[in-house]
Amino acid sequence: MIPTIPTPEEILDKGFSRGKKQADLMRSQKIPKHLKGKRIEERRVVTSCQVIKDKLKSILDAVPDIEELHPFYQDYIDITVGVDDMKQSLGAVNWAYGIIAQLEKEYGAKIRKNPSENATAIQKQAYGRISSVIHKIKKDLDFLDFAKQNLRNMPTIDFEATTIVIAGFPNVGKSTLLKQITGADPQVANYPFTTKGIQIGHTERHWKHIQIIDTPGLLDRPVLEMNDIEMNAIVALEHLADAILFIFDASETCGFHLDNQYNLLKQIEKIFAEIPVFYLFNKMDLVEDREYLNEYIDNEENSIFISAIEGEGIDIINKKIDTIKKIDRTPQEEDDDEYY
Ligand SMILES: Nc1nc2c(ncn2[C@@H]2O[C@H](COP(=O)(O)OP(=O)(O)OP(=O)(O)O)[C@@H](O)[C@H]2O)c(=O)[nH]1
Ligand SMILES: [Mg+2]
Repeated sequence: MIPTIPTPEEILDKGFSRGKKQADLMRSQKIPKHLKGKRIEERRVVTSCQVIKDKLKSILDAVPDIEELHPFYQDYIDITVGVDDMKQSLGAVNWAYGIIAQLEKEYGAKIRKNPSENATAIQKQAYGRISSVIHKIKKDLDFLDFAKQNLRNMPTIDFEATTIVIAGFPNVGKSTLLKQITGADPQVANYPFTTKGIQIGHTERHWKHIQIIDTPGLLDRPVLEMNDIEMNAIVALEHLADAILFIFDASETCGFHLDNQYNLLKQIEKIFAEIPVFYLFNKMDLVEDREYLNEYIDNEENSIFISAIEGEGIDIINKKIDTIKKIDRTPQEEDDDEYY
């Protein structure tokens, strides 16, 4: 999404060395003596400016217009590197492009108008100004390079697909379930505040494309302890989820008491108030007496007993998946004002 970002030195080296090459080529040409010096230096300055402009333009062309992106990606970029900083840096590159274009014209003309004896001095002046402009955007180029590193492994989201988010405490069997439903090779992508990244798997149900996202370490902290940015990372998922599969470890072998798991579930239900949540009681192969699970079941219909590892209950989950409706998130006309 972001191309390789050169340093100011790399941009200037490239520009100046191509300028020198072109100037050297002119030297061997037959040009009246009184014009030769000017021609050489004009070529040098114009070539350098063009090469530098090309470099800057290739950066601007390769980075997509942030406002055109899906809200999920806008949020993702904002959480990861900051949308405002990104826009500012691109603005600075654009500014530099404009100034270099101006210098190209200005100094080309100046060299042509003056006698050849002055050409070298004017060219030096031009180079001084060009390098000062390019050095001025150093911190912006640095930022874009930082953004490139951090946005390198963004999740690839299919926004047309029905999307299911798997949530629950660590070690409850989220990844095992993802594999059971979607097969062996989920995409592993970076996600802010997750150490392991998120995993995305795909499956087809009656020709309907289903995308399932496993979110390790993102939703397993008390919401009250989260800072704003961390919350936003979760809210970004809200742009995507059409349903949530909340996984309990019914055996508690993950090390978390069911009461704690239930508290997390309640927090998640609060954040994603509009999104249906299915309760999956996992590791039932280790559970002898189901009786004590009753107090964690709020809705029989949406509660499923499974063993992800043995594939028990997966068919029931799939049937539930068939009932999930894609939530329409196309932006509505904002005419709310009229009602208040
Ligand atoms: N007995 C039993 N073990 C299971 C079951 N499902 C998962 N496990 C085991 O539980 C452990 C954790 O499973 P994972 O699928 O990695 O759990 P996770 O929720 O993805 O864990 P994190 O990614 O660390 O949050 C592994 O050792 C699994 O083999 C199950 O149904 N029964
Ligand atoms: Mg996992």
